Amino acid sequence: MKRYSAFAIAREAVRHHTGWERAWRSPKPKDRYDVVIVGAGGHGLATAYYLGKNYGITNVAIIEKGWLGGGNTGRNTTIIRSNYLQDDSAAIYEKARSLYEGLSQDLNYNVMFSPRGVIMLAQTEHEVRGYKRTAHANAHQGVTTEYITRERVKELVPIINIDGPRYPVLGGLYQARGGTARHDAVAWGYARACSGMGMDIIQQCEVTGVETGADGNVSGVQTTKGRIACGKLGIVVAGHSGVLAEMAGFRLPIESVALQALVSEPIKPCMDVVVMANTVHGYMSQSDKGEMVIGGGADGYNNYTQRGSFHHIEETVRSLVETFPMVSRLKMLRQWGGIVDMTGDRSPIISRTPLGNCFINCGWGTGGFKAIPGSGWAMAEMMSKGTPGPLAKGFGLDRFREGRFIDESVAAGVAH
Ligand code: FAD
Ligand code: PYC
Repeated sequence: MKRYSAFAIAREAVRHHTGWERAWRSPKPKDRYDVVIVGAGGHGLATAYYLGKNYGITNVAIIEKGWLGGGNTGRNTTIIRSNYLQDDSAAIYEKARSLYEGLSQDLNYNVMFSPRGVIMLAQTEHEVRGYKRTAHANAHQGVTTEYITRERVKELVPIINIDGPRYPVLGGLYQARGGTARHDAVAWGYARACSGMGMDIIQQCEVTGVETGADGNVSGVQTTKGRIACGKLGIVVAGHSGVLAEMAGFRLPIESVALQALVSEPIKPCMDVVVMANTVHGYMSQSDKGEMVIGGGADGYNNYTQRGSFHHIEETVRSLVETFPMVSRLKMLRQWGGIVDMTGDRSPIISRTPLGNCFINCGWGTGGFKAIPGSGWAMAEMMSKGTPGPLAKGFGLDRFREGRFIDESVAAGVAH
């Protein structure tokens, strides 16, 4: 990857920025790759990156029907935390969070990781018990979280009203090294690094069919840019996982639902922590530009609409205003939606499939941005070795047959 001197930066300033190298190439697809990844969201790109970095596999294509990062990766509200209850989850989310700590240096690309702290408010006795339990579990798992009092919540978030009549704040689960990162930059950083290793990112190219050979293994994919043969296939398409699985001839225990978010006009800095109010289905953080980034629950019905709707603004703002009275005076700037892929136990699927050389990564639901580096790491290990490693092992499709669920409904809380 090219590095630029101070002289080059000055030169580009006078020649109107016409000489910069593209961050990633836009190649024509080759006839065959060792590995094809479907989906250039964060998880697909991170999978490709760690295939190259950790296992030296670089004859890889990442195929994207739109533009890279244009799915949920570029639509999410960027909360990063690893305060999950079960051991399998704590391990993969903490791996991801710790990779985020050094990701800008690793990719040589500023992903603007901001470990500003995340608080999940306890607003019912049930949540108090739940979060105390999570803090104890996290201590055993090597994840640093703490249960804090309502007074400490108020100290950390002065704009909060802890004495609401319906849902007073009783305390909170605090992860001081949780936070946010710039979502586009995560996709762009991984994409640039993949392209730099010689991988092909093929955008505006939809996978329309999955071909299997006489041995039952995948032999290639049909796309809107022609047939592409592959040695191994990775399906990493979030809300469209069911569609791809159907093309490949197997079924998934996944439901696709729209999840919406909104941002306000930029205002002066007023909150330097991420706050999630899971009982009322609302959460808020302040972006570096000053916008209040706000979200709530997923749509109450399955759908494939990538858009916002008025009822969501109304419901989310109504639920937040008791705890954050300042919300009533904010002007909203824009809203949007993404299609998330929900499993019944609110845990992801990182798994082999009924086809020998076909692997799937999905089911991150409303919470997969935080997992991108760890998920890519684990998926790359499974694809290179053909079998899941320690991080992915618990998340196989077999758990749905065996009834071995990884219940994360509390940790996934706010948007589910
Ligand atoms: P995507 O980024 O959706 O990538 C999948 C890609 O596959 C897409 O680009 C799509 O175009 C492509 N694709 C689909 N079908 C095909 C095909 N046939 N051929 C080729 N390409 C195809 N998570 C958090 O951790 N913290 C948050 O604060 C958070 N907030 C969220 C807020 C909202 C509003 C939404 C919608 C999600 C939020 N999430 C959050 C969840 C998070 O965004 C997702 O879990 C994560 O981005 C999933 O990444 P991905 O790479 O699997 O999927
Ligand atoms: O997973 O932390 C999360 C989250 C918050 C909002 C949507 N997802």
